[in-house]
Amino acid sequence: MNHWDQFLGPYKQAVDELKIKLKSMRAEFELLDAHSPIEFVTGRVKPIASILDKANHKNIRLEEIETEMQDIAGMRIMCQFVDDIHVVVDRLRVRNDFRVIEERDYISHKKHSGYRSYHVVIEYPVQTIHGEKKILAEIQIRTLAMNFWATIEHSLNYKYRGQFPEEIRVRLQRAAEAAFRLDEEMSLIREEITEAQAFFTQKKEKHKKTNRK
Ligand code: 0O2
Ligand code: 0O2
Repeated sequence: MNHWDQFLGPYKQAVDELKIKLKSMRAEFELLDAHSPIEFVTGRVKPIASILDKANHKNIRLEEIETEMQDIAGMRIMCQFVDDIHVVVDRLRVRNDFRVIEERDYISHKKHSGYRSYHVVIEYPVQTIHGEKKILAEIQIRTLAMNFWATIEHSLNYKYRGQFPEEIRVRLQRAAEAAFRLDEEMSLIREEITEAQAFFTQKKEKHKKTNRK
């Protein structure tokens, strides 16, 4: 087994376990109420090439990546509304299966690029055949609008390696403002949306029950 497989093993396990745990949170919310603050969850282990690139870019020595690179295991929780993000973060803070060690609020303080998201860094204990190994993982919590913008900007960033032509830079700024306004507008009609969704869910449940008879 090569060194990278060995090193990344616990991160892969953490992502798999966290996916189950965070998706279960969603299922629990759905049982409680028609509106779940969690829309969907994704997770990934950072590819080796990206780990090396980031280490190089941020001057992190390979011996230090375990402590200095917090997003080798990365989770994303997508929400419909900005207020849902705070509900999710509150739930993460009180869990006993990991410890929140840092929070970065890029919603109240958006990044210069226009990026908005709430980042929570956790210390997660992985059980291995050699005993417990604590690893760091980053959970990004964002709305669907924030995710749309970040996904597009990320791919453009990849293409231009951060050096955007002026026109694209301005358009991305405008798109970030539009995503912000979209979140605001959706929050203002939140009651209407959640009522409609509750109605739709009830109707679906009734339909399922009738079909089971
Ligand atoms: P469901 O029931 O479809 O929600 P794996 O392939 O095993 O590593 P996973 O979870 O399948 O793991 O893949 P990943 O890439 O971590 O997460 C993708 C999940 O996010 C999938 O859900 C997608 O359906 C969901 N997803 C992606 N984009 C959207 C979106 O725009 N809206 C919604 N609602 N969901 C999205 P699952 O896990 O297949 O389960
Ligand atoms: P990936 O896997 O390609 O997404 P730094 O990397 O220096 O910006 P740091 O201290 O590692 O910052 O942590 P930070 O800023 O809390 O989180 C970095 C991650 O947040 C990035 O991971 C992105 O996923 C996301 N992010 C931060 N700023 C931006 C931005 O301006 N645009 C987009 N699209 N995403 C951003 P990576 O390393 O890019 O990895």
